Amino acid sequence: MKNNIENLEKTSFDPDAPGVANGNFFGLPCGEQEADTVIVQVPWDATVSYGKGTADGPQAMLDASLQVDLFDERFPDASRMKVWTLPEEPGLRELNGRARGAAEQVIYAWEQGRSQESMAELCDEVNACSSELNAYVEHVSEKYLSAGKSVVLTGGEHSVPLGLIKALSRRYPGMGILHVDAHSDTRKAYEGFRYSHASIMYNAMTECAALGRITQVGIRDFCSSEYGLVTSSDLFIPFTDFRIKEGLYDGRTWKSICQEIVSTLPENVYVSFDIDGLSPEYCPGTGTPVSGGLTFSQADYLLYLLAMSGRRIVGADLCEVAPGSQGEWDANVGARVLFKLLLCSAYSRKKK
Ligand SMILES: [Mn+2]
Repeated sequence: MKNNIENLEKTSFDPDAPGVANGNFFGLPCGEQEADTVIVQVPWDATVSYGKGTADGPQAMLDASLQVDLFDERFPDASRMKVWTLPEEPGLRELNGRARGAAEQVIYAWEQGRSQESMAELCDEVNACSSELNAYVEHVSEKYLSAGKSVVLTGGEHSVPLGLIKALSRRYPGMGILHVDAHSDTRKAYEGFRYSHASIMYNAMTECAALGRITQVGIRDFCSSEYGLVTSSDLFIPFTDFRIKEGLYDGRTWKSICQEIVSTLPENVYVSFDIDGLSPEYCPGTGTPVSGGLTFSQADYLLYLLAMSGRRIVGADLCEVAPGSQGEWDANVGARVLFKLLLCSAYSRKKK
């Protein structure tokens, strides 16, 4: 889809009117040059093991974003956000299709109990496609970061932000990650896929320049080796869903828990937001929904306190949104999470 924002008559923009489908998230009247934030769409679901459809997440959120009111009582400048949306890279869907075809054969073979050796060639094909995707994301991220812009990714499965995290970790040594997710995503490869959706934080830990911290929030579906890793490594601080809820049931306030979460993070923070960190009522179509989780308002408040804390949100991704059978609900929630994420990010950088 062509982004035709440059042709818009910017003087006619009315933030209170329904959004105009101009190829830009929220119909914002902002072009590439003047943007301070670029949204990069990554339609990718190659290694998804359970429910497909996250490749259609970016476009579905873009469509749904037009009905989000460009007003936020905390950030009066919301409608003046300088956010531009890079049109989807044409080759990505073809690359995703190639990877997905090989991945499906591997997953089928796993289910049939075949040996890992027999699948080695197919795994290599998937890993090669993933490496190509990672290189694209890193390249496009570098391009806009070098131009002084901030980059936010919309996925796609949760494997997609590695290139952006790499680029940012070089720029901001000791950067922290606020990781909102039902899953720990710390598996060393999954089903033979090195760049699996279930491995993004493991890969961030092993492939990026030294990170200062990975603080995980809402985690409630993980294996024992992941639990062992995140509870024994100084890099990780897990706020599991159980521990969060235990605090709330004990009478702690959500504010005090958010303050504790934020206090674990360094000055520069990347936000990696898997929509399944929220309770599945908000994202029934997502690839691997898990009961429990945060409410939308809790997540919004956490991002708000992060922005107010004086820390700087240097980049972000929103992944695993999939338009499900519930109409546009998943994309509607995703677009609203993205809106809050962009507002909090912009505010956190403006103060510096
Ligand atoms: Mn997840």
